[in-house]
Amino acid sequence: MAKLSLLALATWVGLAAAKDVYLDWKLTWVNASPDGFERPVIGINGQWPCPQIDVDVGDQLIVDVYNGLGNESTAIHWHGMRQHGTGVMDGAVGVTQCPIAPGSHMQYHFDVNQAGAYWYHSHNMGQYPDGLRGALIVHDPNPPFHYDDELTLTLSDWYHQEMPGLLDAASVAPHGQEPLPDSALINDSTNTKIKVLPNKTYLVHIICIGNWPGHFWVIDGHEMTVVAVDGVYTEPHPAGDKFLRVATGQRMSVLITTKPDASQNFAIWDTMDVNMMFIFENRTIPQNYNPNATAWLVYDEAKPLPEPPVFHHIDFGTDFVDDVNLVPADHAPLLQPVDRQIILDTSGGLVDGVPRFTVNGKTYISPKVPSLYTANTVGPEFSSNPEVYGQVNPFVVKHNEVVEIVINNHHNNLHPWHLHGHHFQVLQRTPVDGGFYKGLTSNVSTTPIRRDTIMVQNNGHTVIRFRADNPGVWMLHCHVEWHVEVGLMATIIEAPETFHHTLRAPPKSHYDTCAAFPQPVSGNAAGKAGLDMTGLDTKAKAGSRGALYTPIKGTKTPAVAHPSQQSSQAPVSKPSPKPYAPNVGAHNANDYWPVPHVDDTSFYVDSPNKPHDHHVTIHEEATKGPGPNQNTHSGYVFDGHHSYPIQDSGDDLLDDLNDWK
Ligand SMILES: [Cu+2]
Repeated sequence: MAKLSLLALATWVGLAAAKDVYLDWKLTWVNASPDGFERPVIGINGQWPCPQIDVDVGDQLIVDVYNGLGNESTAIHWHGMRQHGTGVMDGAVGVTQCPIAPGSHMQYHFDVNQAGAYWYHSHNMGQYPDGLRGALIVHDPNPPFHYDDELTLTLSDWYHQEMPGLLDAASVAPHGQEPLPDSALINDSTNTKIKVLPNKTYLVHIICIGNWPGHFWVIDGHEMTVVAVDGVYTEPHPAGDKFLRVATGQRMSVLITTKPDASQNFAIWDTMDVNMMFIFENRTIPQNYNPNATAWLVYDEAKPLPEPPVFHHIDFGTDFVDDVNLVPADHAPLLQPVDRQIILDTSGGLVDGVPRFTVNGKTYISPKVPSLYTANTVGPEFSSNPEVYGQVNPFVVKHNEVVEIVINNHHNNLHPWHLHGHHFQVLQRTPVDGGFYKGLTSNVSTTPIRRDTIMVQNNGHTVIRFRADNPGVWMLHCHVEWHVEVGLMATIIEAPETFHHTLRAPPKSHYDTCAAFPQPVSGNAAGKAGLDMTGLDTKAKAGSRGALYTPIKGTKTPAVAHPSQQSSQAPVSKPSPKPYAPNVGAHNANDYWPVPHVDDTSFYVDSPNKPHDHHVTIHEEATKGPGPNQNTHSGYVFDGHHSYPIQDSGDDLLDDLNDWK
C-alpha cells in the first residue's frame, strides 16, 4: 500500500508526466493594430497575438516567464487549471505569488490532467486587456465523441487606450461607467479567416478572453452541438433554434459538421453583450457604435466572403441555451450533504468615499503578504483564523467539506464569477431580477453541470457547490477587470490545516520573485506575527495605476522599456537566464527544452496510523530527449527506509495519501 501511494506521490509532483512542454517566454511591449488602430500591446517573444498553447492530457507544462515590459509588473494565471497539489503555480498576484517585477522572471510548472478549452492571462492589476492573454487547449487522446480536427475562436472586447489610463480615469459601476470598448475581436483580429474542409466534423473551442461584456456568436449555416463548458464534457446538447453565449472567462466547445462541398464560404457573426454595456447601465448607445465582429469559415479562398446575418431582436431571457440545464457527461451526482454554506451578498457603493464593489459589505484590498504565503508561514494555530488574511474577504473551509456558496447579486448588471482551483456544480441560477436566495427550488439537478465561471444575473443569485479536496488559496471573483480592480473579490482558504503535508511550499524561484519586487513573504497579511495587524492597509483608495511599476530605490533599472520610454523600437536582447536551484536547471532558450537537471524535494506526510510525521524525499533526474518535449524522467522516492522507483501512475495523490494512512 505504501509503495503504491508513494508512486502516486511521484505523479503528483510531476515526475511521471507523459511529456514536458517547455516554453520560454519573454514579455515585451510590441505594437499591433488588430482593428486598424495601432497601439502598444503586451506580446510574448516579440509576437502578438499571444500564442495558443497546445498540450495533451498528462503533459507537464513548464513556462519560464521573463518580464521585459520595463514599466509594469506581471504574472500569468492558467484559467481553469485546477492545479491539484500545485496551488503555488496558480499565478494570482497577491494570492499565490508576488508580482514579477520588470527585469525579473519566474517559472511555472504543473501537470495538466484535464482536457478541453482553457486560457492564460495576466492576473495582475487589470493588466490582461492590454493583450496578455491567449488560448490554452488541452487535447484529449481519448475524446468521448468523434471529430476530425479542432478550431479555436477567442472573443474579446478591445480598447485603443492602455489599461493604466483607463483604470485611472474610470470610476466604473456602480457609480460611474466602464470605458466603452472600441471594437470586438475574434482571434485578436477583425479579419479572421478560418480554413475548413468539406465533410468534416470540427471541435470548435470558443473562449471569451475579454475584459467586460460577454459575447454571443453564430456560425452561419452550421448547426452547433455543445459538448463541453469550461473544459467539462457535457452530454451532447444541440443548440437547435437557441443561441449560445459566453461571459468573460467562460469557454464552450461545440461540434460542427462542414458542408458536403466547398461551393460557398460562411460568416461567423459575433456581438458583445449590449444589455450589459448599455441597457442595464441606462447608457445611450453612441451613433455608429458597432458591438459586432465578423470572421469567416473559408471553404474556398477564391469565393467571396459573405456578409453576416442580421438579427433584429434577441431575447436574452429565453433565446439562449441555459447552461444550468446542461448535463455533465460523467453524470457526477449532486454533492451532498452540505458541510459549510457561505452566502455572499455582492453589491456596490461608496467605501471610504470611493466607489467600490463589496462582498458582504467589504471591498477586497490587497494584503502586504500574498495570502498563500501567509497560510504557509503564520503557523498552524493561526492559519485557520480568517483574521490573519486581512481584508481579502477570506473564507476558511476544512479539508473535504462539501462547500455551498450562494452569490446574491444586488447590482443592476450581471457579473461572471470565477473560482480558481475547482470546477463547481451549478445548482441554480435565476434570470434577470430573479431575486435573492431563499433556499433551493425543488428542481435542482441530481447531476448538476460543473464549470469554473458562472454568470450571476442582475438582482438575482446563483448557488454552487464543490468539495474542498484541493488544499490551497483560491480566488473567487467577478471576471470583469474593471470590477476586480474595485474590489469584487473573495478568497477561499481551503484546508490550511493540511498545508504542511499536502501543499508544497513555493519553490525558491518564487521567493526570488518576491525579493526582486520586493514584497514580504511571511507572517499575516500585514507581515506581522499572529493577530498583530498593525500597518495593514485597509482603506480603499481612489484611482488606480494598474500594473505600472515604481522602481524601488536601489533596484536595478529594467532592461526593456515601454514604447513611451524608448527612443526607438529596436529590440532589446534578453539577459541570459540565471540558473536557479533547486527546481530549475539552466536551459537553452533556442531549443525549448531543459538541459538535464536533478531535483530533490522533501516534505512531511502526516498519518494517524503512524506515530510520527513521515519524511519523504523525491529524487528526480530529467534527461534531455532527442528533440523538444521528449525528455524522460527517472528517479526514486525515499521514505526514510526504502527507495521506490518512479513510474507512471494516473492515481490521485490525495486519495492515495488517505489510503496510505
Ligand atoms: Cu463584475
